[in-house]
Amino acid sequence: MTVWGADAVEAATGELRISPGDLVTPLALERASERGVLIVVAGDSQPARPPAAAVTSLPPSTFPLAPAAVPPPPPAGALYRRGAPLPRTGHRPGQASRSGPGRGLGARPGGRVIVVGAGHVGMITAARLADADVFDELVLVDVVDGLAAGIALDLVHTAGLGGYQTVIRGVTGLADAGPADFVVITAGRARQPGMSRSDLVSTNAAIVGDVAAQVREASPSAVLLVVTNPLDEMTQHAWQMSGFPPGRVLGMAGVLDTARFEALAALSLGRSPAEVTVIALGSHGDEMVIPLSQARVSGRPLTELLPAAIVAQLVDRARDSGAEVVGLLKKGSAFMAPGTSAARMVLAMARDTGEVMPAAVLADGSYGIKGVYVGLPARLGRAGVREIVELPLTEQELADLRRAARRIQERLAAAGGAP
Ligand code: LAC
Repeated sequence: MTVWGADAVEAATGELRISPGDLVTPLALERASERGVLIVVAGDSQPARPPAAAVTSLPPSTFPLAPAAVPPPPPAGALYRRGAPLPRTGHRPGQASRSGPGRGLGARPGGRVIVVGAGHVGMITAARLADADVFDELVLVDVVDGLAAGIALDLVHTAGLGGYQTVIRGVTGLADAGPADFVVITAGRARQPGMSRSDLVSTNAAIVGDVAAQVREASPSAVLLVVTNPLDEMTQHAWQMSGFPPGRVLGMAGVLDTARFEALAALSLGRSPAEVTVIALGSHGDEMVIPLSQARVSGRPLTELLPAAIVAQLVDRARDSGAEVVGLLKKGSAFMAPGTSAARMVLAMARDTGEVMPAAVLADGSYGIKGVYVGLPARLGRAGVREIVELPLTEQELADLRRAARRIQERLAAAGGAP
């Protein structure tokens, strides 16, 4: 099953052929109607537009494991309603040397990725990105003298073991890193036992704001992925401080929260996490929303397989997983799953897979939310957020999502707009 987005419609001439059971996003339908593109379901004798009710649900196969079928690239000049820039063309620093042609999971897009913050999360993000061997260069940045360089050298030593060619460097400032295609911000203080993510707001806002302003100068074309907590507020702050279009600034939280729920549900079910499909939305914290209407286990509704009380416990435990790890570690917070999740998002974008992932994005009116960063399903591509995908949530799930957005807005306002 494939989800067809606006870019597929942009690239279509006359008609777009889809298979029975495929889904077409609302934005794609809108563009099809504007461009006069007929959406033809294979096997139908009459070309038809898919019924509106069938277009919004997210098929289990699009998140988080299987990449959606890679649609053709949009032609130059294609319209992007969400403000995402067009895919870049032409040579960029470090991009052409070993980059293979083509796109998708087999391609090696090359280019440079920067990870700011060489703490635990930055280190794991960097290690996963190195292992994937898709970038020409990976630069770790940390103000602590020797930290980024030391971890970079340690990673270089694993190149033969991991079989990757990515050049890895560690520096103390963004100015020494060179312009990048992707910048991941992990810098900031981590939670200690007893702290909520919001307790970090003023300390981390200063760090994230400074880094985002530097990225604006040093990497003006980059996509910025924020990992620092409190995630939703820090992503909005980074967007404001970077001056980038919103499609090029997003935050990592939903991929992590989803992975946690899926892992915990799989343990309860005695199944593989790969069989569980969920999408965690809302805030990265108390207002996390896990829409159970979307939860499937090998295609079957999760709620049919586990008693409601167990499902409720799983939701609570997934929401509190960060604190559970902090409590066990006693010093610092989780880094394996957060770093892996951040790398997963960067790789989806670098490979231009068009996968739909939960991400902190600037709400554009979808779900009745606008003007605030909150966790929503987003289709990711080389230029960042291609579009926000609307799922058919229940009234209660929608209400919970809107409440999450309101709470983030309130916290931003309490912190002075830009925290
Ligand atoms: C967590 C932190 C990284 O959820 O927010 O573990």
